[in-house]
Amino acid sequence: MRTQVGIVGAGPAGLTLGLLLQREGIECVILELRSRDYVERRVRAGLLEQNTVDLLHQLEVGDRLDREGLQHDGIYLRRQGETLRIAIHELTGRRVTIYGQQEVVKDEIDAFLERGGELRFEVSDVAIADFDSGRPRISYVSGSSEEELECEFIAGCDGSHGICRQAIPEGVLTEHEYVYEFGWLGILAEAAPATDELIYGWHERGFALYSMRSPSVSRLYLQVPADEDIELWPDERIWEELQTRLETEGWSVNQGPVFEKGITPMRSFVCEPMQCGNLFLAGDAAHIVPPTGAKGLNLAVNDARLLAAALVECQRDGSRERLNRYSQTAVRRVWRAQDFSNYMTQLLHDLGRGRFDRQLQLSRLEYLSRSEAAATSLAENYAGLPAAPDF
Ligand code: FAS
Ligand code: PHB
Repeated sequence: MRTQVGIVGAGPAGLTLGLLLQREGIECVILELRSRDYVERRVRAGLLEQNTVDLLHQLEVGDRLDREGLQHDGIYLRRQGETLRIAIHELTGRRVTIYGQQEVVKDEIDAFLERGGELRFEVSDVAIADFDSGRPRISYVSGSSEEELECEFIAGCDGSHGICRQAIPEGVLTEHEYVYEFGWLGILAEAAPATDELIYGWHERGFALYSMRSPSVSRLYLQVPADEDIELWPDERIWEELQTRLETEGWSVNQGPVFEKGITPMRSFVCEPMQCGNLFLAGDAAHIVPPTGAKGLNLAVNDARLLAAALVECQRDGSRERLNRYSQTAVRRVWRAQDFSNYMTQLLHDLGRGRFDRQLQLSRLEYLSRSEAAATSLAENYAGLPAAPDF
């Protein structure tokens, strides 16, 4: 089988790229390891930047997002019983939207298939070859038959454990990594959120985050040691710890049945360049950010936007100029997100560095409460700097 662009992975990066190429009449095929049901149920990110919402509207996949997404104009930072609001919309004119990643994936899969897109689920033994020559190929097994997809370009959108980045020859990539000594224990609960906007909590005992998915579903997180055993965290203990870390006078966390529980490790990773010959990496295949800045999903979508524009230019006027610059363009926002995610993580978590460090964090939070310039800097990074052809 032949196509112009072979896309490995049907997560936000692969699906957004597929929809963008489809809109421009560029043939593509998406190959996905898992079942449709699995990818549409996988609980991950929950917060969309303004750029991501705008792009989903441009792709005409934003109707349900408009109906069910929760638009937020700010976030709260809480410490020692005091709550500071970062007025994101007032300070930047931009806002964020709460809408589960699995909902974005559902909407994008529906649209891609309805518009005639080729998306193969439950493929296996995916391998890529000759991407640094004239005939890139993707081999895979679908059902019981061995298939080969010849393409002009391959998009590696297969996440942090995928095969595409691994296929790049030794010596080509420079990898940057920073591993935190803690992770996040996350729960989803049938409980109306006890807040109208997200609360990021600094506490002596560690970080906590009060997020949500809908007016009746709360999404909450606790900082825990990186190798924590989740069996040590029965629901009662989780609720008690959340109440302690997010405490403020006259307020309490709304409890309810927990229906999802898991621990996510915290690390930062970037590989450069995000391309090799006619293989282009997008999303978690190329970079990982700690979730404190809510950037992972949004970076994946931004990579797809930039890669699609470069592929369209190449298709339209045969120029590889943008394609050759894809990595150096995409990585600008990757590092901006890495820096902001690291800033938010260092600001709010117990880094195990003692009292002096904790005092510095409290001073930064105090500064944010007194300086519009400091609050605006946090706000514009959180909402996402405006999309541009080179950023
Ligand atoms: P994805 O991992 O979403 O998608 C890659 C796809 O490729 C998957 O469907 C996978 O099945 C498929 N695949 C893998 N190998 C393949 C192969 N060999 N062949 C074919 N297909 C293959 N981000 C936030 O902003 N906020 C959060 O709170 C947050 N929480 C997270 C929690 C967890 C447990 C994880 C793992 C990530 C979290 N993230 C969060 C980050 C997450 O949202 C990612 O940034 C986002 O999924 C990136 O999208 P993709 O790059 O498309 O990768
Ligand atoms: C979420 O709702 O899952 C979420 C929100 C903000 C973050 C991380 C996760 O920074």
